[in-house]
Amino acid sequence: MASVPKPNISAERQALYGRMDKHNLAPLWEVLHDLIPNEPVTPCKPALWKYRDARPYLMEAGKLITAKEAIRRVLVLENPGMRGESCITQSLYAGLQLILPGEIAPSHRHSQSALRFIVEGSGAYTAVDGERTTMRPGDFIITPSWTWHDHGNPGNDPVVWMDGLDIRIVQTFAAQFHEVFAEEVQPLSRSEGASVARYGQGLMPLGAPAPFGKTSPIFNYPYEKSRESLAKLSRDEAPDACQGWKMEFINPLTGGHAMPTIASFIQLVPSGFRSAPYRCTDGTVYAVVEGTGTARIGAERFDFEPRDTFVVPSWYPLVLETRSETVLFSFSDRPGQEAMGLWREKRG
Ligand code: 1HN
Repeated sequence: MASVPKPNISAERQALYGRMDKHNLAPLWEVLHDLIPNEPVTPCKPALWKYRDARPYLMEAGKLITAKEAIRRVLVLENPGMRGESCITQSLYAGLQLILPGEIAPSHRHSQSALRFIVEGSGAYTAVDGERTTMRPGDFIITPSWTWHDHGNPGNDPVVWMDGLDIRIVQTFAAQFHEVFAEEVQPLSRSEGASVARYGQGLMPLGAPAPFGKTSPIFNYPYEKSRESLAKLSRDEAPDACQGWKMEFINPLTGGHAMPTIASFIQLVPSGFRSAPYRCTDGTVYAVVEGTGTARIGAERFDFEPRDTFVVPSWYPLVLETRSETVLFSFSDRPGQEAMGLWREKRG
C-alpha cells in the first residue's frame, strides 16, 4: 500500500535537512531541476562595451599608474551579470590593456593562456619565450600557457589591445601556476619573425618538437594576412547565411584550434547583410575591427562600430545586421566543449 504523506511532512523534512546539514549532507531532490536545466543557463548577459566610452578611462588610468607598477594596466570587461568576478562569460576573461610609449610590462609566466587582439596603435611588442613580435591593429597574438612574456612600447603612440584569457577554465580545474621572471625584460634568443619563418609558410623544421606544446607555434597572425584571406574567400564563395565568411585561426601542426582552451575566429560580413539567427553553446566575445551595424542578441539590440566589444552568451540567438562591410574577430571556449563532446549549434 502506498504510504500516505503525513500532514506535517514539510516540517519533518526541514528537520531532517537540518540534522544532516551538520554532516555536510544535503538532499538532491531540492536542487535537481536547477542542476540539470533543459537548456543552457548562465549568469552571463548580452552586453556591448563602446570603445569611445572606455578609452578616456584607460588613458586616465595611464596618468595615474605606470604599466610597471600595475604589472598589467588593464580595464577588465566585466559582464554585467557577473560584476566583481573578473569575467566576460562564465568561462572567459577579457580586458583592455594600455601600454604607453617608453613603458614596459614586466616578464612573468602562468598556466593560463592568453590572446591579444590589437585595437589601437602600432609599435609596441610582446615577447614570448625569447622572441618579440610587433603589434599592429587587427593582429591576433597568442601567449601560450607557461611561456615567459613581457610587453614594451618603444614607439611614439599609446597601444591598446584586448586580452582574452582562460582564467576561469584553469580555476575550475585548480591548475593555476604563476612565476615572476628574474629580470623585468626577458633576453631574446631568436630574431623577430623566426616563428613565422619556421612554422607559418607551410613548412616546419625536421625533427623540431612543437615549441609551445598544444598551442600553435605561430604566435602572431597579422591582420594584413587574415584580411587578405577573407577578401579572397569572399570573391569566390557566397556568404554563409548565419556568419558571412568566417575563418578560424588554426595550429598548423594539427589543423586544430590555435589554442587548446580558446578558439579564435575572424569573419567578414557584407554591407547591408541581415544574418539568419544562429546559436551555439560557446558564449562568444566579439571585437569589431571594421564596419558598423547592429547585433541582435536574444531580445536585445546593440549598435556597434569599430573597436567596440560585445558578448553573446551561450545559446542566445545572434542576428547580425550590417550598415557597411564588417570584420569581426571573436573567441570562445569551444575547444574544451568539443573535447568533452558538449558543443552544439543551431542554425535558423
Ligand atoms: C596577464 O598576464 C596579462 O600578460 C594580461 O598581458 C591580463 C589578466 C589576468 C591575469 C594575468 C598579460 C591578465 C594577465
